[in-house]
Amino acid sequence: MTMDLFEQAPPAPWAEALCEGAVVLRRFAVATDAELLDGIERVAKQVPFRQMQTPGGHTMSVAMTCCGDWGWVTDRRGYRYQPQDPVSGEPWPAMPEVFNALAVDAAETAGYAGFEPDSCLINRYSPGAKMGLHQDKDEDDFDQPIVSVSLGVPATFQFGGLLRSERPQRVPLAHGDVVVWGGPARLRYHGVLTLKTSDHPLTGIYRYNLTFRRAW
Ligand code: MD6
Ligand code: FE
Repeated sequence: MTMDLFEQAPPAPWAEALCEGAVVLRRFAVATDAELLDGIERVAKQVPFRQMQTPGGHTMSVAMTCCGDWGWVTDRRGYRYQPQDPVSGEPWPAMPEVFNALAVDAAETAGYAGFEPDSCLINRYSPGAKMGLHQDKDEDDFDQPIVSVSLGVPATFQFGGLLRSERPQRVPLAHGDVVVWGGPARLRYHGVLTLKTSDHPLTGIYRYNLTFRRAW
């Protein structure tokens, strides 16, 4: 890497354990942030971000698109993974190689060697958007972890227990932070608090989140 005089080197990533099975790899994705954002743009050109309907008939505040073999969708019929975009009927865009490489590298760093993601859900939060407490349980195999990448505007992640009633911890997530989540933590409740209005040099008003999973 070459750097201009006085330019800051990106910080070396560091790890913070959340609980057994879950860790935040701080700034892990900063080194590839421009390539990741370029990948998001290319995916969204094929399948634009959209606010889907929950099974209960509410419109989600977070806008989503997907890439890889399986996309996560929700509508009045429920939550599920499907191999085609329900709007176009076409297969989802291929997962950019920079996405796959980052996810595999992060999983291995967190102690989950051999992660083979076949799905990447891309979430876009604008100011006021949030995600309520939920479990990720639409996947076939809970032995594989989830790798979750935050880009752009910072957010507060809620990290709860295996029961909804357990009061969640609040975990600040900054640009480039990667949460890896598996083993005994795989089914913990989690969510994202309402995004505050802010501005990031690479993403403007938005926060993007990539979540990689093995859906099948
Ligand atoms: C988000 N993330 O950070 C939403 N799920 O925007 C998730 O729902 C999530 O970050 C499972 C594991 C890690 C996550
Ligand atoms: Fe989730």
